[in-house]
Amino acid sequence: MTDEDIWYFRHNGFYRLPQRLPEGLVARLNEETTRQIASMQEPVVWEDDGPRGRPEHVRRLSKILQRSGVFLEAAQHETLLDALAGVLGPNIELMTNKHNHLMVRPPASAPVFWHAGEETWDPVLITALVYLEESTLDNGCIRLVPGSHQRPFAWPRRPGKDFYGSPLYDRSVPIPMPAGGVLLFNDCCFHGAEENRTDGSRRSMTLGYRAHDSHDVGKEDPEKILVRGERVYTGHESPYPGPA
Ligand SMILES: O=C(O)CCC(=O)C(=O)O
Repeated sequence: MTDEDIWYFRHNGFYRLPQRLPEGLVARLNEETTRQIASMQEPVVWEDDGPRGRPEHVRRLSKILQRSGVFLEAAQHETLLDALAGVLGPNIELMTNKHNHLMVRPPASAPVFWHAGEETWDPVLITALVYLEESTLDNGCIRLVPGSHQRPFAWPRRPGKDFYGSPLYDRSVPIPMPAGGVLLFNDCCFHGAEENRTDGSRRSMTLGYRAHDSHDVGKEDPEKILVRGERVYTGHESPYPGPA
C-alpha cells in the first residue's frame, strides 16, 4: 500500500487491492469449496426459505480455516498480508473466532442485511473478502457505506432487515470485484449485499485480521493465528512490581 492508499483506507474505510491472487490458487479454492458444499459438512448456514440438507441451499460454509489447508494458504498469501501491513503494522493475527467463513451465495440468495461487525471503540479489525468468483451488480456484490467507521454516535450494529428501505442503502456504494480480487475494509463500516439475481453462485471468503496487542501478557490465544511478525510485549514489567 502506498501512503495515499493508506490515507484512502483510513478515510473511506475500504481498499480494493490492485493485485489478484494467482489463478491456480483460486481454482484450488473453488475445487475445495465445491467438495465442501457437496458434503454439506456442518457448520453451515442455510438459505432461509430453502430446505436444509440440499447443497444448492448452502448459503455459507463456516469455520473454513479448520476445513482445509488451502483456505489458510489463501489467508496467508503475501499479497494480502503486504496490504494488511499498511494499516495493521508488522505483527498480524488472523482470527478464527470472527468471520472465518465462505459466502456461497447460491442463485436467488437473499440479501445480506446491513451490519457493522465491530463497535467503533473496539480495536481495529480488518475484514478481507477474497473472491473465488466474479462479484457483480447482478449477483449481489457487497455494498459499503464509505466513512461509516468514523461515525461519532452510537448506532445499532444490526439496524434491521429492511435492506432497500434503509437510509444506509442510499449512502452505500456497490463494489463489484473480479475472481481472485481482494477487498479490505474496516469492520466498523456498515455493509450488506443485494440478493443474487443470477443462475450462478457468488463465492467469497470472509476473514478477520487484527494487529497483535503488544500489551497482552498472555500471548498464546488459541483463537488467533500469527500470520506475520511476532508477538511483542511493550507493557510494564509483568507482574508489576509496584512502587520501589
Ligand atoms: O457476501 C457478502 O458480500 C457480504 C459478506 C459479509 O458481510 C460477511 O461475510 O459478513
